[in-house]
Amino acid sequence: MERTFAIIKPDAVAAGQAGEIIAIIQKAGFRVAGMKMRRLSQLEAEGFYAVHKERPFYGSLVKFMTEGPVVVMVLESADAIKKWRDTMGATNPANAAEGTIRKRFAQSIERNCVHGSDAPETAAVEIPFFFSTSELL
Ligand code: FUP
Repeated sequence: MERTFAIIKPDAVAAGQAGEIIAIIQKAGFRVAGMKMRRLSQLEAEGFYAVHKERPFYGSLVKFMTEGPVVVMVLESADAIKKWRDTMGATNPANAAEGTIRKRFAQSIERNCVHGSDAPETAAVEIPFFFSTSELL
């Protein structure tokens, strides 16, 4: 079993799509090991996306990620990291495959409705960024 970190981003929460996205996650066979709704502070969003600090979209991305509540989750399954990336679809919804969450719900490369860890090392940083051990069930 592997764990990955997921976010339902402010665009999807505001649009009332969180429930549908959670249903897709559960139908895809993930076990939800942790879940909570949060509004990210400026510092949290900057820290979470620190790897993109030098990119031209960084400021806009941080603004978007703090504009409203998000749902943060830890998902568990065999091969969870790749499986969740496949379920989300490509970063840019214009390139996302049919049937993926981003194809269905995302508006743009920035407002792309969900996040998922891209590697085990990333998941190992992202999960404890938002969850203490006692919050993972
Ligand atoms: P992903 O792992 O699919 O979330 O994609 P990246 O790590 O490449 O990018 C992280 C986030 O930055 C994306 F979810 C959206 C945002 N982004 C932009 O806003 N513009 C870009 O050109 C690339 C990424």
